[in-house]
Amino acid sequence: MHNLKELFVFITRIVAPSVKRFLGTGTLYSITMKVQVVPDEAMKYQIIFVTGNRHKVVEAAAICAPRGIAIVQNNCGYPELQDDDVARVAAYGAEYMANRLNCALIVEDTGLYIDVLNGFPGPYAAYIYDTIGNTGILALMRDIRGSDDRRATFRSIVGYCEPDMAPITFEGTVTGRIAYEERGEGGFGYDPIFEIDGVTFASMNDDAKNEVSHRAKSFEKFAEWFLKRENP
Ligand code: ITT
Repeated sequence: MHNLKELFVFITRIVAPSVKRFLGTGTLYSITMKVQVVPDEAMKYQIIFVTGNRHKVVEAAAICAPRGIAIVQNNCGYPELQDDDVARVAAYGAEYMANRLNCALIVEDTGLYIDVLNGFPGPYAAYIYDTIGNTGILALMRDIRGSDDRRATFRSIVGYCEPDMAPITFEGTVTGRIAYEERGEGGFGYDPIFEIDGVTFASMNDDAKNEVSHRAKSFEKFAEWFLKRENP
């Protein structure tokens, strides 16, 4: 292994799933990993990010680490409220997990809202991705005759909470278009079909996506608030 990024990928792809299999489904397991973007000495703070999605952790770390905040992933999972507002989903998840793990932490929930589909899949983006995927979304849009409206918005909400406090949320959005076909090898989820100025997120490198993305904006707001609170 040549660098820490490869080590991280090795842990998340090989070690973590094996530990999960060993513990069995239904067990609350907790694996923590730190994404090393800048050296430890430069990190003044750290925050636990409860998510099973390593791509989110890498993107969040690229925003937070240069501000001195290390992101530590905990992929123990959390109950996702069935609600049509991703802000309520993130707030509920953060509050539930802060009280369950008895520490300050964040979660992040993302929705994808496609105009011509009246905001579908919205907060159900994860379920729809897992069931019909990008090809299913493209097929749905092909079936809407007479419309070349491809506008879509990603909405990212970071939920922060501490035990016995009300959760706080930070929002980031980006509006782009749904491409006519999947393009690009990078990214994850809907990245191959979400484009800005003709370039899909999956065709951008991590830095380019972080220049414009919904997640970069929500994490920038979170980091700004967090640092102000630590340094009043
Ligand atoms: P956690 O809930 O464990 O954080 P998740 O992947 O389930 O991870 P979400 O529920 O927030 O995260 O994501 C909803 C769906 O949207 C899911 O299928 C993701 O792959 C997808 N998604 C989230 N952020 C995305 C992004 O930046 N680009 C493309 N797809 C994204």
